[in-house]
Formats: sequence, C-alpha cells, structure tokens
Amino acid sequence: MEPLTPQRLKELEEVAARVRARILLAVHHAGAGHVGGPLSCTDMLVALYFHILNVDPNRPDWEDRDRFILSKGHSTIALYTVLAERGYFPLEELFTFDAIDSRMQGHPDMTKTPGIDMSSGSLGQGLSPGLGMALGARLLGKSFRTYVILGDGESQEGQIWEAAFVAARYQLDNLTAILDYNGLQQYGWRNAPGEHMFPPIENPAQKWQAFGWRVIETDGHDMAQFTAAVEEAQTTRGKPTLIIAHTVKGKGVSFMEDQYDWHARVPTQQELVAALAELGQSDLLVISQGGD
Ligand SMILES: Cc1ncc(C[n+]2csc(CCOP(=O)(O)OP(=O)(O)O)c2C)c(N)n1
Repeated sequence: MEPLTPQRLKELEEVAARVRARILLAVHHAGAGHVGGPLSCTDMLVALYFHILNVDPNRPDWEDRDRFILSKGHSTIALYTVLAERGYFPLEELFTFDAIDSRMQGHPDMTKTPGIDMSSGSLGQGLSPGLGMALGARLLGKSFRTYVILGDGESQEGQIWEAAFVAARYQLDNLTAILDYNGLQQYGWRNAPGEHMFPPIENPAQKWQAFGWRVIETDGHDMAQFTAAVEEAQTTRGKPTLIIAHTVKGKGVSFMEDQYDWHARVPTQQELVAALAELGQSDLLVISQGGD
C-alpha cells in the first residue's frame, strides 16, 4: 500500500464529502432507500476503494483483485456511489437507484452491477462467502485479500458467528472483517419511559477474540487511522482480523447523526438543501432531479 500523505488524505476527505452528498441526492431522487447506515460506512468505503484495495475499475472481474463484501447490504447506495466515483460506471447512473431494471438495486446484486463481488441484503450472510473467497485464494496460491463490512445490528445473526468460528479454525489471515460499530440499528425506544436502548452488540472485542480472531479498534471516520488499522491487519499471521470501527450513524449531517429514525428516511427537498450545505456540496444540487 502507498503511504497516505496529508495531501492524499485531504483528497480522500473531499471524495467522502461528495459521496455523502450523492448518497442523499440518490435517495431523495428515488424516494426510497437507507441514509444512516450508508453515511456511517462512507469514509471506510472511500479509504478502501481509493487507497487500500488492489482493484481495477476497467477490469471488475480481474481474478487477482482484492475482494470486498458489503454484508450490511442495505447500505449499498454508499458502495454504488464510491464505485461510480472510482470509475466503475457513470455517476448519472446513481439516479436510477432502486428503479425497476436498474443495475443500482436497493440491495447489491453481483450478477447485475460491475464491481459488486457478492450479493447481500439479507443480514448475516456476508462473512460466509468472504471466508470462502479467502480459502479460495489460499487454495489457488493467490495473494489477494478479502474484506467484509458487517453491521453491529447485523451481528445478532447467528451465521456471522458460524463464519467467525470457521475462519479462525482455518487460520485465514488473508481475511479482514470490519465492524461498523455505530451502536444503532433500525429502531429504538428513545422516548418510551422505562425503556433503554441496548447496544446491538456489547464487548465485541472480547467476543471476537474468544472466537480466535485478532481484534484492532479504530475510528471509522478517520481515514488515516482506519488505513493504519488495515495495514496492521495485513501483517497478522495465523488468524483473521476484526477491525472494530467506531462510527456514527448518519455521520456528516448534524440532524441525521446518531438518530435511528434516519435509518431509512428520505430527506425532503429542504432537508436535502440543508444537508448539502453542511457537507459543502451545494453545487451538486443542480444535478438533483428530485422533488418531494
Ligand atoms: C435477515 C434480515 N433481517 C432484517 C432485515 C431488515 N433490516 C435492514 S437494515 C436493519 C438494521 C441493521 O442494523 P446494523 O447492522 O447495525 O446496520 P446500520 O446501523 O449500520 O445501518 C434491519 C433489521 C434484513 N435486511 N435482513
């Protein structure tokens, strides 16, 4: 991996701000989709696709490419936007998000969209194919690495833990899972008296270590820190690594941050204008075709 210079970091932060704006534009235009989860993993996706992953947008099926699975597939508008910014397909195509027959379906489909390595959307199922890819690399003697982003709410699914157990058993040090640890999922009980909002998964470090994984904790919005965590994961031998990325759901837009009701809410025109202004991306508004 190239060193992440301050200049390059600044460029990546600019990409991330644009990606956030385009996510909101696409969801607004579609009149449907998720917002909080995509904004939570935006910085990590930008760092992965613009700096970390060994991929080639002109050859999405190149067999030696690093593999990436967005197991929390409901956040796919963030992945589509990063892929479009990276040159896998035209940016205008983002405005077909969630439309019938579009390549930009509401959950990612590897048979339709260039750059999507695994279909996902039914939570809990992404780590299993990830470990299959990592095992495949070992069997074929290939050096590509596999990365999987998991949700913390998603981690309540039993299949995640079956895959965690098997990956450690096979000592898959070419596999890195990344936990988007924003502490929220789809619903909550914020204003209900006597009710508490339980974190979706408590002490994930202890749990994953008990399953035989190396665990590294980082800030999922600080691309320099996150990149350093991935570099550290790459040096680990004999076990897979989980990166616990501390994140904020809805990150980047003040009125969406840490609010579970923005899990899958469509911004109104007024909210869209305010959000893009906060992101310093008001110039992108001209390409919005959306209405309320
Ligand atoms: C098996 C399954 N159950 C329920 C859902 C509906 N669903 C979509 S997103 C979501 C919450 C996910 O929370 P989390 O994994 O923490 O994601 P994030 O907060 O990052 O959006 C739920 C319950 C689903 N997609 N799949």
